[in-house]
Amino acid sequence: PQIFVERTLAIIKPDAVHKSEEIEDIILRSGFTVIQKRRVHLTPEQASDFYAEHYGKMFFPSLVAYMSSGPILAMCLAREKAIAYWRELIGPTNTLKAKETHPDCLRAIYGTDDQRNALHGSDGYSAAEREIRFFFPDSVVEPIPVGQAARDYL
Ligand code: DGI
Repeated sequence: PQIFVERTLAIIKPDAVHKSEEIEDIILRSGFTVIQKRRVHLTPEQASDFYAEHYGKMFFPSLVAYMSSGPILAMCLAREKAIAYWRELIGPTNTLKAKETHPDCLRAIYGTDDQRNALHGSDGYSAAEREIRFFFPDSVVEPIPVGQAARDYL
């Protein structure tokens, strides 16, 4: 039977981009394949589009300002159960709470405050599809069969 791996969208946000080599090492050691990678500096408009679901919330303007404040590194990651596993690895949304309850998670280690939490991970399958398309519009839609070199799919 054909086994499929899952993809997710990870972002190293502006406050952690200077640690991206270190974070990429952890990503690889955690069994992910980096299928695509792109360094971008989002405009406020692009950041608003990406976080459109939060439009109207109190923190929306500062979230957009943060996400457009400097370059970010967007990565499409593949692994078995990539979506859930990457969320687990980055930890809770609020860095300050993460430092108390999940001190080993990436947001606890690399995050700055309750908003600047260093990393993003898609929170479900449809979010992952939308977010991968947002940064990598030409990427293949089908899941990648296990054992096949990721580069064959680029
Ligand atoms: O999927 P997450 O990034 O864990 O969380 P989310 O989709 O609910 O929120 C997106 C980002 O918005 C999050 O990474 C940080 C910011 N944010 C979320 N909730 C709050 C917040 N920022 C502030 N200041 N206050 C919040 O309650």
